[in-house]
Amino acid sequence: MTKMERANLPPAAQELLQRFENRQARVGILGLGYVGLPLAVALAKAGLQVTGIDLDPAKVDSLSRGESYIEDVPSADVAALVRAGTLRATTDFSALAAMDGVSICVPTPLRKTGDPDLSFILSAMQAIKPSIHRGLVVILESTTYPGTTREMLLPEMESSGLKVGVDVFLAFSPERVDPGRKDWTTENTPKVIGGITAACTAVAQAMYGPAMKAIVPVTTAEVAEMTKLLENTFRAVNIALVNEMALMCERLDVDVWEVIRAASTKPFGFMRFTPGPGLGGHCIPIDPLYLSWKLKSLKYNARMIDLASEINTSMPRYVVQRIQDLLNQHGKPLKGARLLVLGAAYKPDVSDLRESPALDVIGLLREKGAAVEYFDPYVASLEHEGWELTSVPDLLSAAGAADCVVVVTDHTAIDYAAVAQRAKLVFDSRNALAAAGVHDPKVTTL
Ligand code: SAJ
Repeated sequence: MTKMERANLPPAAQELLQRFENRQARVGILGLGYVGLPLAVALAKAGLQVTGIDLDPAKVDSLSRGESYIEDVPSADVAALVRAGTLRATTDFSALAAMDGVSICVPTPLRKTGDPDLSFILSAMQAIKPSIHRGLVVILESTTYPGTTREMLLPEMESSGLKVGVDVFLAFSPERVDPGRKDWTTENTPKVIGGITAACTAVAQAMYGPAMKAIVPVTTAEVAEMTKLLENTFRAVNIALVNEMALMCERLDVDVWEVIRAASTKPFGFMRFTPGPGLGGHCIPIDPLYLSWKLKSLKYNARMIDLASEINTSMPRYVVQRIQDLLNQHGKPLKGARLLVLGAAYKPDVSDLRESPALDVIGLLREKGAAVEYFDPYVASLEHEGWELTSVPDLLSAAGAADCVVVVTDHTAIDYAAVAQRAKLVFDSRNALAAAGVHDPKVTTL
């Protein structure tokens, strides 16, 4: 920012820039989950006075003891920052009154109806409202549809009589946290920031600047909101494409995995995705539906998003059909068959079950009368739609006892060779065995 640009900023903005640059600023992080806690630690490490605020006393107590509950955040980091006094945690929302900046890092799930659930964002905003004062910047991190920041938060910020962009500042900055990832972290992943006004962008940039390696300022909050949705809709649509390729290859009697392997040799203009039993996680299946919901309110039908969702959500049933066909080829009805599902988490090497296709695959197999067990080293037990299971203690003996082993999630810490050796049949929806160098005629892939 040039001196002239800075001089043209409203006085409240200039004062905030000063406070962030001098590390005098106090920052509140609302919501201490997989986004909020890494962000709080990153800002505290950069020398800002950070107060983490969460409804959950267990989280607050854990942090106050210097203990982290997020895999990506070492307890040693938390303990050092708490000892240094640059990080503290509380359930007391009145702490917000002393803040210069507040980041909102709360969930944005879907309701049962499939509509966006903004209740967490609105509750957070209601908690901030009594503390809104001249010289406060609020940054929304939660993934949401374009327009949320301007339509839902701006009026609340201005209800105090203060003017956004002059007295107070408001921006959107999409979280890009990928839990469990080591190479890209909160600090080194480029951070997109879009303000309601240019002054809002400048102030939000000053707040995150000390902690982030690269800031990507954009002209409006809507651009920032839409950026995140493009990122994750891109994934959902491409995963749906490769899932449909799998369906087409099966009808063509062509090995889709070999096709993908060969296409991946193209050094430009192609990006590898792999088919599977469906789309899990709390980002990719959900974020695009925030966008299609918003567009429907504008009388536009986001056909690619809807079609991708239709294909991805049909994959569990397709996998079950393939298992039924495989058993049938061996004279075994699905009804009464003993099946072992291998891997329940929504993606490899995590314990997260949210939206996991394994839950749908197991549910459908049970509906068809199969006797289903599962093994997942990261998931000790699961329950879904009224049934519950615990992970079998001994993978190999369970694999040997099953009529068919079904690979749903390809955790890396599995001895697939030993599984193949003990299994009668394997339906491998992730091509995990081939990827582990196991080639066995008893294995059928998606
Ligand atoms: N999946 C496939 N085929 C693929 C890739 C994924 O079937 O080729 C499935 C996975 O098994 C999983 C679901 O899709 O069930 C989502 O997988 P994901 O790799 O997209 O992982 P997520 O849900 O953890 O997505 C997060 C996102 N991060 C953020 O939103 C900040 C996403 O933008 C990242 O690109 C992704 O992590 C990542 O790359 O790991």
